[in-house]
Parts: sequence; structure tokens; C-alpha cells
Amino acid sequence: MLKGLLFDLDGVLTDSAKYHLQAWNQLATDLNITLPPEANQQLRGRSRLDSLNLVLSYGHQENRYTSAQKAAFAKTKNQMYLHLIEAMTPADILPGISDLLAAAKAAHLTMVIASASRNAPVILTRLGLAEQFDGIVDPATLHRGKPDPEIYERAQALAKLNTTEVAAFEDAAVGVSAIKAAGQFAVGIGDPAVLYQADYIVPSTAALKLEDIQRAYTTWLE
Ligand code: B16
Ligand code: MG
Repeated sequence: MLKGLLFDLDGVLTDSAKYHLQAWNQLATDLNITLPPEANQQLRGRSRLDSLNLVLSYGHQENRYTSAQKAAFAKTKNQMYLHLIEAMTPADILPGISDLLAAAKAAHLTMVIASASRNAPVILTRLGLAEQFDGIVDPATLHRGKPDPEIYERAQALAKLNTTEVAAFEDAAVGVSAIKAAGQFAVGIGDPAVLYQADYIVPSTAALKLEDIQRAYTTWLE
């Protein structure tokens, strides 16, 4: 029986992924790096440092800088990102999400955030969603980023549920890989060609309906 929902944040609850990309683009330009079109998908869900290393690799600069220089670049990117998200309000909650959360609450499902973003608490507050969740995994305490299953295993532990009692939501290929490596039911939001590992895929959050998810989950369990 479905007892809990585990949520990625960026790209699932709100479109902050576009602000991440904008800030990485700005940093890349400063470093004379041009991000390829696939960066939009490849940067999704990755930790701040993994993302920076990917950005540097697009410019063949991954071995050019010290750890201290990389930390400074990551800090600069985060300051740009924080500036971009300053104007976020509850109007930035993606379509279909508020109804899904309300339906899940009515069904007494436990809800936990499994976001790689260290800014997740700030964003949840800006969206007015901070009180909606039963727990948030602290990404600062993780050893490995998505696609490693650690973050989804921790979210499941916070929900105090078994692997087969949860459904997890992701917009990133690395995130879906993490969910599947954790053995959980994966709901992918986006392009099926990218999120092919997911057990149930919708084109956008507007198409998320709790009863459809429950039906797909029941089929998956059998
Ligand atoms: P921060 P998610 C991820 O959040 C983003 O998708 C990814 O683009 C970002 O680099 C990562 O968080 C770290 O975020 O720099 O704010 O700590 O999709 O796992 O909710
Ligand atoms: Mg995401």
C-alpha cells in the first residue's frame, strides 16, 4: 500500500531549475565556457560541486583549478542563484502540485523532500510550502549525490517506511536513476526519452493525479 511520497524540489515543486541554469551560464561565460544545449538536462539534480565540475568539463577546464578556487566559483554561482530566486512567491508553485499535495494530505500520506539543493528550506519558505512536509533530507550530510541512491534511502528512512511503500518524484535523469537504485517506485516528470528508467512518466506536473499514480504504483507492486 502506498504510504508516502518523496519529492525532489527543483523542477518538480517549482521551476527553480531555470534559475540554476541561468546562474551556471553566467559563471560559465565568466570562465570563457559555452554551455552546450544538453547542459540544461545534464545539470539537473546534480549537487553544487558535481554541477561545477560538469560546467568546467564542458570547457575542458576540470583540472585547471584548486579546490579553493572551485569553492569560490561555487559560492559565486550560489550568490547569483540566491539573487535570482529572491522574487519567488507561492505563484511559482508548478501547476498541479498544490492539488497533489492536498490530495496526499487527505490520504494521510507521509511527505518528505529529497532535494540535492542546500537552498531547499529557503525555497520552500518562499513558496509557502515549508509546513507541508514531514521531513527534509539535509544534503550537507550526504556522502554521494544523485544518481547515488543515498538521498532517496535517507528520505524513505525519514518517512519511516519500507522501499515498496513510497513513490518518488523526479524531473532529472540522475534523480530517476537514484530512485531506481534505491528500489523505489519512480514517477518521472518530463521527456520519456530522458526519464526512461521511471515506472510512470507524465509530460508535466499539471498531469500529476494522485489516483493515477496510485493505480500505476499498484500495477508495479504486482
Ligand atoms: P544548490 P533538486 C538540485 O535540486 C538541482 O536540480 C541542481 O541543479 C542543483 O545543482 C542542486 O540541487 C544543488 O543545489 O546549489 O541550491 O545547493 O533537483 O535535487 O531538488
Ligand atoms: Mg530536480
